[in-house]
Amino acid sequence: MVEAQSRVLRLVLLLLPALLAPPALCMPEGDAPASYAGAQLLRVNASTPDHKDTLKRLEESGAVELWSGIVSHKKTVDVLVKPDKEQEVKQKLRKVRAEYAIVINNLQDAIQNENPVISEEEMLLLEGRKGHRMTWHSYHRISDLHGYLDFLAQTYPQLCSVITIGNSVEGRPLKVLKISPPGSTGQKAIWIDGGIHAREWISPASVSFALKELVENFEAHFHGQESTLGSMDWYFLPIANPDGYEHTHSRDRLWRKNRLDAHKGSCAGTDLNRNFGYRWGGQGSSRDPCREIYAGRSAFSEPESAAISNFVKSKASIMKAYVTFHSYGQYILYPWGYDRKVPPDYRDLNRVGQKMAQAIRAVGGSSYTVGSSATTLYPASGGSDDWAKGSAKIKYTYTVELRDTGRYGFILPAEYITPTGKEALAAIKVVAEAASQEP
Ligand code: 0X9
Ligand code: ZN
Repeated sequence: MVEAQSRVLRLVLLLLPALLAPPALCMPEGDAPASYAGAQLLRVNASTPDHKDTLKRLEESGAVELWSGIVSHKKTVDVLVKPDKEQEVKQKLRKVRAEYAIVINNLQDAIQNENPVISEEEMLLLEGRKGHRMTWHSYHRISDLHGYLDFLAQTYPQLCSVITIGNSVEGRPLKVLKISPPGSTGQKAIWIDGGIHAREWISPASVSFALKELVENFEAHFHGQESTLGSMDWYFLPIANPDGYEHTHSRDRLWRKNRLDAHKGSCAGTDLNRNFGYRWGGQGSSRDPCREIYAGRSAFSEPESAAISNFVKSKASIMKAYVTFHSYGQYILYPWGYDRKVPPDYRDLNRVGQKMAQAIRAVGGSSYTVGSSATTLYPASGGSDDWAKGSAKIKYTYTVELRDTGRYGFILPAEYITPTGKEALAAIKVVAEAASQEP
């Protein structure tokens, strides 16, 4: 009874500020956030070299953005066109007879419908009930996600802890959750990150879903027969690019890079997945700060990529797997990304990759394509995966491109978080099992 009363009292106290506070200002300060009103997502046929050249030129001139890139084996490309370029782009496509379909007619509407807003009252109720604000039915801000990691560390101190491995350009912490099961020898570990690219919201959501499951349902996941998952340590960095992530929530939903030189006004940001120091600056990266694939001033010029590499390097001798989550396209990719070559042990990587794809299909029904990055997608240098394999010498290194295959692309509605998170977890468990059996 006393317990119930005090719970009610706590709830009232929690709700009080929200009830008394003046209505929150909805608009951020400064210029208006980027609008995608009238912007279209086109699926363009790119089966001939002519089609591909036209798309490349349109991208280089800034008339379109190629959401999917020009993927080697695919006959179509997902192309974002803003209304002021629509006529020019469609005319050029017609000229080379590249057919197209409109997949999203008004991107701003899609953005509006992507993420159900949870009211502050609901959030406070949730916090009162669970001790944190995180859910997996909507995409959350960093404070909720980081707050959840702290909650886990406080609630399960025997099992996990939070380590800040560095800070972003704008000073936000790079928070890692370490899970150290009671049976861990500390001699092996696995690294999992998400959110290197800011707009790929399904990645931090799925990585946090996976770590939530592993911690809060520990027995179910770690105590299966003959499972060796509990014999090693797990490191999760769900938001590797916190400034970019925050920017996609407050200013521009489609921001990809970090926020280097954000104060300068134009052409901010380095693509963190071109900034890692293995074959840095090669194919598929750019020296032009205005491009989405800008590699940065030098390898590891960015604090985010430098922090990841320093931390992972410090554990390189025990790190057996490195899995980095992106979206979209449903691919399981292994090195190399810098060129159409494969490492000597690619058969092992392919075998485990296929097992990951099978596990994903079994748990959620999605099909994922398995292969090396450069041959399956496109060559791109300076990726975190190539660095993990090439410099840190981590055996099971993968980039996983989560859902979907282009119906919504980056603007994947929040109702897909749980099914995608389950698939991510299934894939992680397969790699982890392989990692834990490595000498
Ligand atoms: O281009 C990328 O960085 C990744 N695709 S995304 O659409 N999420 O941007 C793929 C990276 C694959 N790995 C390397 N090329 N090293
Ligand atoms: Zn990405």
